This record gives sequence, structure tokens and C-alpha cells, in this order.
Amino acid sequence: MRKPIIAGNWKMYKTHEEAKRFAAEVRGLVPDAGQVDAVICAPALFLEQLVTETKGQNLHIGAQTMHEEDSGAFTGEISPVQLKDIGVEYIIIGHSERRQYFNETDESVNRKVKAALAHGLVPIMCVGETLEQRENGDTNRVVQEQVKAGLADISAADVQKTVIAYEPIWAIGTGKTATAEDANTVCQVIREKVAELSGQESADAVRIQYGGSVKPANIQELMGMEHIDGALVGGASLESESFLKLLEAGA
Ligand code: G2H
Repeated sequence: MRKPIIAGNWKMYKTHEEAKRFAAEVRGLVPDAGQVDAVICAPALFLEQLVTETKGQNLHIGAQTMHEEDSGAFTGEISPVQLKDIGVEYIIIGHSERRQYFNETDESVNRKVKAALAHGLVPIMCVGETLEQRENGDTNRVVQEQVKAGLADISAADVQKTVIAYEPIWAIGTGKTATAEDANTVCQVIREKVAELSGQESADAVRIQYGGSVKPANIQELMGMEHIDGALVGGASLESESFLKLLEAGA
């Protein structure tokens, strides 16, 4: 069985003090590692502090983007080596906001997924269609192509370590959620694509999250679906009370 994984994506929110308060508020309350993997993907500024403040708990820290090179003259960027060095374990790659505002492509996503795996970071690789693509009936083709390109030349063993987040762009931060059935159908399409690319064992092992306006009120239904193994959550991960409810529902 695949272990559920609930990951918060704080995006560009919170101050140092707020991050500190969140860590204090969840201390001792996170369900244990046998039940769910709990992750917070925070702004880079707070990663080191959060790694320290969550030590010994089943709360793992992730970054929201990174460069694919180990080091170099890339002003403003952060490398997988640097993330690993401070104890970061997860990395979101190719979030639709990165694709939309920072020119990330399927090719750069693939390079970053490979770099993450090479350094022992767990990639959370995001895919998802726009509203226009959905209305044109292109959803399955779009996500299949993103999965194929993102996982190109990655071994089955590494595919099995990767987390795929299906986030329909029209559902992000809009309050609109795909119905649990629709989300499950696309997650199944993704799993079938993984089987075709990397074999049935990979498809059975790979964890697929749904993301897009997930909140305590709808997570239970989503998590009840066969092909949904977790959630990537923005807004509803910012407050500790809501994040803990999401973890309870996921566990
Ligand atoms: C989608 C999601 C987190 P929200 O971006 O990745 O954000 O839950 O606010 O829709």
C-alpha cells in the first residue's frame, strides 16, 4: 500500500515569526510516520530554521523550487546540494506558478527532477491542465505529455521515489476544486502513463497527490479515491489548525 503524503506549499507567505509560531503550534501533534508523510514546503528563507524546529518529528521540510546545477554562477538560485546540506528532504518541481511566471518547461522540470533524485531529495513533480485545455477535452493528453517529459530517462527505482502532484490550474487558489471523481480519473490516467513508461511496479508505487483548493472540508472525500495518495495544499496549509486537520484526514 502507498503511504499517504500531505504537503503544505506556503508559497510566498509568512514572516520568520509566523513560521516559528507554526512550528511551535504543531509540535507533538503531527500523526506518526507509520500513518502519513507530512511535509511543509516553505520559502527558502525559513528552511533551515524549520528543519531545526521540527527535528525528531514526522514533519519533513521541502523547498518550492531549485536550480538543477550543483553550484555555479547563477545569481539568486539555490542548488540541490545546498538544500540537502541544511536538511531539506523534499522539493516541489514545476509548480504551475513556476511554469507560468518563471518560464519553467517540461525540459527544465525533467532536469530538476533528475538533479533532485541524484542528491536524495524527493521531487514533488507538478502537472496539470489549464481551463482552456480542460474545456477542449485535452486534459488527459496534456498531463500524459507532462508526465512523459518530466520523467524522461529516469530509472524505475527513481520513478518510484518521485511524488507526482496533479494540480488543475483552474482549481489553484480559486476555491474551485475538481470533483473527487474527476481528480481521481486524471490521477488514474497519470498512473497508467507511469505504467506505460516505467512498468507496473512503478505505477503501483508512485504516489500521486491532488492539489487545488484542498481544505479540511474536502480532503476526506479526495483521500477516499483509489488513485489519490495525498494532497499538495496551499492556502489551507498556512494555519497550523487547518494543516493538522488535513494530516488527520490523510492519516
Ligand atoms: C495549488 C495549491 C498548492 P491552493 O497551487 O500547491 O494551492 O491549495 O491554495 O489552491
